[in-house]
Amino acid sequence: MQIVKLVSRLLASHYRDQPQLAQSQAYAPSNIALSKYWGKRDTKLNLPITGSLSISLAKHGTQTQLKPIDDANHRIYLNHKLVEPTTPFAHKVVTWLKWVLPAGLVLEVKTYNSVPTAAGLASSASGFAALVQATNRLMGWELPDKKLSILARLGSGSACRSLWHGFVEWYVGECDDGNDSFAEPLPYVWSQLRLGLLQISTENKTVSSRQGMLHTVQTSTLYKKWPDQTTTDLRQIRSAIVAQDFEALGATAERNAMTMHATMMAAWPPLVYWKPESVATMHQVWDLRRQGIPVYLTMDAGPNIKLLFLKQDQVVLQDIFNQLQVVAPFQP
Ligand code: 2P0
Repeated sequence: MQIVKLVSRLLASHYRDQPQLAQSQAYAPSNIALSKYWGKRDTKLNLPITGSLSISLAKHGTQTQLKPIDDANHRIYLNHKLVEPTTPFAHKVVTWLKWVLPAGLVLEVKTYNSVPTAAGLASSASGFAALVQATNRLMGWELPDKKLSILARLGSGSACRSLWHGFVEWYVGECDDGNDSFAEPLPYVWSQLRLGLLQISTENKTVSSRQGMLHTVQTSTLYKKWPDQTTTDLRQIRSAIVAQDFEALGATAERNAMTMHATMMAAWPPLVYWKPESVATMHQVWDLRRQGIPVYLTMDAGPNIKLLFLKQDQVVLQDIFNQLQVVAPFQP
């Protein structure tokens, strides 16, 4: 009910009872948080306990096409395959569409991911961000970015950060209705910054981020330390971006990710997304730092590792990690 009210307030004078186009499409990049979102103060509205700050993954993301169809149910395709309506993925998409579309409007949703789904590379973020923008175009809403970000947040929290390229900050907000919890791009370009994706596993995870963060908030004694720590980290990361201080950025982002995982390990039963290969890779990264190569790591709710480094070290790191997928976040 709360969501229906919020959505009708967001759409208000933008609401249209018919699509304004025959079809629409949109692209949104995936994003990796440098200071993480882990824990909600409202699970229905996806309101976070803290703010977070991310970097978008340029060409790694989701392309979504929408077309009204004459059918009883929405039809959803993921990477050319029809998705069973009973899957959690279809359920999340259909639920969101029901909140925002006029009754009776049924869509074909074709979505293509260039990131592995559910392998900790945040495909739900780019997925909902692309869906929100494609819907905005199809319906001719012409919503301002803040409202689009809130609509994306209702689908998946981290999606509110995926509407832009580059650095993006999601403000925690204070209001119970969630109207002040949205993301905005930060006006800083860091052309030498690189991300490296190391895919440790593509298996579907058994505990979703949504379940994992709820479980951590409810059962982990270490979680009490998290809000203050990550709020300090976010501030330091923002300052490191402004000063282009790579060591400060890398060190703070790595510590933030490790602290988030420590809160999960202290949950009961413990929640450990890491695989043995994840830990082996961490040691490799720490050895490289001891050898003088400035490379840092971050991890999300999965076993995969993302490296942070500068362009000058790209060749040597590609030599060491031959599966490394390099992302230049500020190159078109
Ligand atoms: C982040 N993650 O900041 C953190 C770090 C995973 C670890 O945002 O329940 O899929 O849909 O709001 O957005 C993943 O959580 O969760 C996430 P919901 P979401 O990127």
